[in-house]
This record gives sequence, structure tokens and C-alpha cells, in this order.
Amino acid sequence: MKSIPLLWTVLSLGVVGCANSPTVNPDSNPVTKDSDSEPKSPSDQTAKGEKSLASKAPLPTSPQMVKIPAGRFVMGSTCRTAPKEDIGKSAPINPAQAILEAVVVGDCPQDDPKTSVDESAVCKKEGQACEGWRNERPAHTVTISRPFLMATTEVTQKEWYELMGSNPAQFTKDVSGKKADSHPVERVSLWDAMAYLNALSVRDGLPACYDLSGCKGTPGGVYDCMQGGQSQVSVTAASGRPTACTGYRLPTEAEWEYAARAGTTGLLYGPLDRIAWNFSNSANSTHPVATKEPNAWGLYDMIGNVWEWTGDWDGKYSADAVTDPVGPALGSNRVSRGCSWHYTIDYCRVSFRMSAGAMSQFGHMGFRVARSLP
Ligand SMILES: [Ca+2]
Repeated sequence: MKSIPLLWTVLSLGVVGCANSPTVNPDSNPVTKDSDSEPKSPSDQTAKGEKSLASKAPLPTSPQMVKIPAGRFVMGSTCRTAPKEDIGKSAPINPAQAILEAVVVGDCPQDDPKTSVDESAVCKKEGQACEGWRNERPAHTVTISRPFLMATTEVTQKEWYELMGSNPAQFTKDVSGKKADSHPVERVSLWDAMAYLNALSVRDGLPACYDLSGCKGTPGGVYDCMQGGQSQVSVTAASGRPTACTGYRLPTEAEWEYAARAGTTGLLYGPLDRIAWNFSNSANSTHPVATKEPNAWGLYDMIGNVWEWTGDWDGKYSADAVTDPVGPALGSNRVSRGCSWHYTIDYCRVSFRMSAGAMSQFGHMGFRVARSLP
């Protein structure tokens, strides 16, 4: 069965409105396939550390990774005071914060205080507005207790092809008709991404992080890891925590947002069009990775180009402070992050969460490699 991202459902409910932004029409979706260290400067966070960790020298196409420091941050969307005239439209909300190019605010009419544990009551106060969608709240404190590694770019088509021998991408040519080797691979499901990560771990002499023995088919093609509506995939770490595996893996949702923020607290880590291939500048296509500005920790395209699968099942936030969260134990939808070439600033924010069926293979969804330090 074709999986439909929850986003479309949410869109139909009109949770976030922005009259000035292009409308994302699911029918226009170009889917053609069914189915505790101190932070270091980006220049210090090169692949050098990664090379010393591997049991053998990585091949040239092993992902370049940076060491993300341990730390604490506020995850999710927070309420802020906003001029009433700005509610419901795109507007510069705080020019003093140069990194904020524009924001979209809403008055949270869909947040029901009786059923919600979020901050809607605060958001509804006169003159206040909240940024983001209900599932981004409540904002809560997250501690990342150990440094980890994150690839500087999304996995490219060349990287996928060299390891998997296929190219499932929709955008296989760039604007001049040349092979889009350096564009991100897309039309990869969650299971496809996990198969790639396992293969990469095996190639580099690292533990495979996912037990995919219950999957059928070919990664990047028809690859089914569900049976009776239940995922047949488990993590190989004895503790059941994906972060306990030292091979290549998906980042947790918290790791992803922490890494994307890179110490910032706003909607974005830079002006949208300078950091991201998005609806307004993509010409309806992916683009070579690392051709927009990176964040302060040297990560490219955390916003835009393609959505990135995380390792977490979709679940509600709690207001409680947490350490190293890994998401719910079970589910059918995974969270992907960061928006893509096809989306506007309503979705292109560091706290935005997109829920998608694990089988989804869309031309705007890819992934990025993470790894726990041994
Ligand atoms: Ca991205």
C-alpha cells in the first residue's frame, strides 16, 4: 500500500496557514514511484577523527563526518511574543536576530487545552503566537550525553551506487543533463536507508546496526520489512538502543535537531535561501550537496535539498527533560527532518517534524549517516 505522509493529512486540516506561501498540493507531489567535549570550530571537526576510529582506513567515498559535541538544548518549537499584525503571515519577527530571515506564525487555533499537553494555553494569550505545528510542542530540554559523528552531507547518488549497485533516484540528471552524482539519493525508504547503512558498516569493518533478516526484496527497489503491519526490523545492540551500536546508523530525531541547530535557538541556523535548496530557489529539483552554506558545526543541507530519515518512530513530545531520547519503541511512521527542495519556510525549520510511512519512497526524501563513538 502506498504510504502517505501524515503531513498531507495535517495540511488538509489547515493547522498552519500562510497566505503568502505557495500551497503544497499533495497531488502535485513529484512522486513517481509508488510504492562532553567543548564544541570545536568546524575546521577542526574533519574526518580525521573518524579515520582514526575505523578499524581500517575508510575508502575515499566513506562519509566525511564531524564530531558533534555533547551538550544540552531546547528541542521543539517555543511560543514567542509576536506583533498581532504578524500573526498568520510571513514577517520578519526579530530583525535583531540576523539569522532569522522570516518566520511564519500562527495563533494555534487547533491546539485544544483539554487534550493537549503542549503550551497552547500560553500561545493563545493576547498578542502571543506560536511558531510551528502542534507536534513540535511542548519544547523540552534534551541532553545529548555523549559526542557522536554526523556526516557533513546527505548520502549522494554516487555513494549509493558504489555501494548498492543501483540508483533509485528520481533526479538522475542535473540541469545541464549530466549525471547527478553529487545530488542526494532519494526515493529511498527507511528500510532502504538502513540496508545502505548496514552495507557501509560491513564494508568499513564496523558492526551492522540493524537486523534486516525479516525484510524481503531489494533495497532501493521493492524492499518490504513489514509483516502484519508490524516492523520486522530490530536494532542489533543488546540494549535495544540504536545509539549503542558503533556502526553507521540513522541519527535519532533529537540528535538531528541538536546537530542542525548547532547552538542556535531560532527557526533556522541562517537565512533560508543561503542555507537551503527549497521551494523558492530549487527550480523543482535536488541540487549537488554542500552547495549552500553549512551550519556552525560544518553540516550542509540540514535544511532543504532532501528530507532526512531519522531513527525514531513518530511520537508525541513530553514537557519532561530527557537524556539521549530514542523515540517510541513501536510505530508505523518514522520522523524525517529538514524539509526539501519542494517545501517552503512553513516546513523548512529546524524544529519541523514530518511523519512518513517507513515504506515511503519519494523524490524528496533521502538520509544522512550518523555514528556513535566507540
Ligand atoms: Ca536535507
